[in-house]
Amino acid sequence: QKVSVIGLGYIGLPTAALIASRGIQVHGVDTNEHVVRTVASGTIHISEPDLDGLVSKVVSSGALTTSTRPQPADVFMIAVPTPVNADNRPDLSMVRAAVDSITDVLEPGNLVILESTSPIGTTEGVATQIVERRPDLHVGANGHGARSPNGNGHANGHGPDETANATINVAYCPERVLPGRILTELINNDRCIGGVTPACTRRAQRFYKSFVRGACVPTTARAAELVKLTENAFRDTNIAFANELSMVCDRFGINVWEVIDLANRHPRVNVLRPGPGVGGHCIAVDPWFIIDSAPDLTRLMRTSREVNNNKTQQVIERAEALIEERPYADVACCGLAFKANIDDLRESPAMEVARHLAAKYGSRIKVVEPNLRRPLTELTELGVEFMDIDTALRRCEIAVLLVDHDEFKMVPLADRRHLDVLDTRGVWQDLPARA
Ligand code: SAJ
Repeated sequence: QKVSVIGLGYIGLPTAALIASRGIQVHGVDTNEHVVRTVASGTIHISEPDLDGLVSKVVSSGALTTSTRPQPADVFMIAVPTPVNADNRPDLSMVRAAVDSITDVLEPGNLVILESTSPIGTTEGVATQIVERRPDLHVGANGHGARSPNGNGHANGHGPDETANATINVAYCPERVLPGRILTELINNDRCIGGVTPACTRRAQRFYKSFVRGACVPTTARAAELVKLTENAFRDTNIAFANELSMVCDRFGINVWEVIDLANRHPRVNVLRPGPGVGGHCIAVDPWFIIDSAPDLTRLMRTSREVNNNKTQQVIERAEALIEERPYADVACCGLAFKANIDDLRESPAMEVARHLAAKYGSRIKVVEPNLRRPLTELTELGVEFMDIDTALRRCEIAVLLVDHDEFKMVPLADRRHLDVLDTRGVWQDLPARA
């Protein structure tokens, strides 16, 4: 069989390469010509451990090919971005465009899978969009009253027997991989797979079982969509709790890391870690997909989003207060990435803090980001200097620790005793050792 992956980003490219490495012919499609050319030359445009070697191997063996336009295939996997717009409303335009781009090449018997994080009902919308543009196709019913996307049991009003040879299957299967561990998690994580009909679910389940070692658990498309959103909204809410607690601790001069450490010794308590806010393109975005669908029922999720965003503002204010106290001191901003040990700056609260401090204090700000290959012009234009952690801590009197990179964890107390520190990640706490 031949698989086509639409969208060669953080999820689509590793997925395409992994499937190709299993001896299946894969065609990757991206609207960005630079991405298509980069992958076609056997290299990659994103940073992810072990992905470069895998892509180079499958491209040179001919198992992975790329282009900007879809070609006929047996299975189409859509992995395009689903951002929120300025009003925090889901923007599904890239899913719609991807579906439009494949409808002309779809053939009876094809399986279309949506992997992008999506609001409830999106996959049914994909099925409807396909049959509207291709009235010759209908979406796999199981002949036992399965609902088609238009709700009449058979997408075109035909019975399954008359049109069986024009059937396609449509399903949702969210990705749940953690950046930095994508290839391992793609193989080992359990997957939930929801077709728009049970027949679609079964077909998609068979496909995933061919390359996933984790369990492939069947459900409905709507449930699968909400499962993905639930996972990230759950994490966002739990981080909001930790961030709120950190602000309470600040007010009372109590060490939040010590409080969490002690509270987590309770067998049923597991408080997450406070930070400078929540970044990345998932946790800070996905809760809005639920909130947008049911605004009257989602006060907790909305408040969690607000708490996590306010935390970044609070960090900026605390950093400013520290800097204003010592008008001649230089400031080391440690970390820009949205989380530890990666180079990804998307929606990074650390970046937001650094940007703000750079705009206000210019050349007093020194930035350390060990995972970036070169300094960011956006910050150097404001007078900021990039340097390694040892130099920065030697040259500065103030340190604002924004990311818990391993490089920072290793700095001994002796090298930072002279500093005024704002440690947003609890890395330099030197709490008394407890048995
Ligand atoms: N963070 C905290 N405190 C914590 C944990 C995280 O402040 O205790 C912050 C991080 O610093 C970062 C943000 O939250 O700024 C998100 O980081 P993350 O490691 O929680 O998650 P992501 O965005 O890298 O990946 C998440 C994962 N989802 C869950 O763990 C439920 C991943 O499995 C998903 O596949 C991914 O979102 C996605 O693509 O949706």
